[in-house]
Amino acid sequence: MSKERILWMATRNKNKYSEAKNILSSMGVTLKILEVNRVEVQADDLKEIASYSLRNLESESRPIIVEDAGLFIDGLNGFPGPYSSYVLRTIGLEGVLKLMKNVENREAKFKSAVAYKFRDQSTCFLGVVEGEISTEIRGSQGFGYDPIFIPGEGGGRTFGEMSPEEKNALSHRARAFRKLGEWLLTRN
Ligand code: ITT
Repeated sequence: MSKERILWMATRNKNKYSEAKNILSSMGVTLKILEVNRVEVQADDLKEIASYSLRNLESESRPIIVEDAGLFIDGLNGFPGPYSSYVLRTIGLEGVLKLMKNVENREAKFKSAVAYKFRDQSTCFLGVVEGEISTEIRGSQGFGYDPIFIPGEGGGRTFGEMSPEEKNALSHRARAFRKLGEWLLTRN
């Protein structure tokens, strides 16, 4: 009989947690929330941010993960990227659409970096989904930038217009967490 796998995720974002939990549970891994205050650094690279946050969490005797995500808009040279959370809090979706008004190239990517640590072992996985920024806010599902991001393989709908299952079939987060799940399954 295989042993139960439990991971602890340090996050304040319940939406991220719920998406990650569904992906991992389909792979036989149970995800729980770790209630801690994370130190978040500002850096250009999501993997660096996630790994740094993880290193600064007190080292416990259980496997823990931190995920850092961001929206990278090609026509804005990758902005807001690692500043995604600040930009959403300040100018919001309307503000981002305004910035895009005279920008022809609407291609964009969502990226997710998941950093894992257990005892002396640590690793990090990246998931990316390509798509474009919509011209208006569409849909009320999901969270954050979902109502303005149209994934390339989603039939023209925004993530905000998709069910959680549909988003999880395509998303950056699903790609990163599936890599983590597969890696965990290859280990005893
Ligand atoms: P943590 O506590 O885990 O850090 P957070 O909300 O700060 O949660 P991130 O730094 O990873 O999460 O996310 C940066 C921003 O990007 C934040 O405003 C999120 O709402 C947004 N975001 C992340 N993943 C998203 C997704 O799948 N769809 C839409 N927006 C997303």
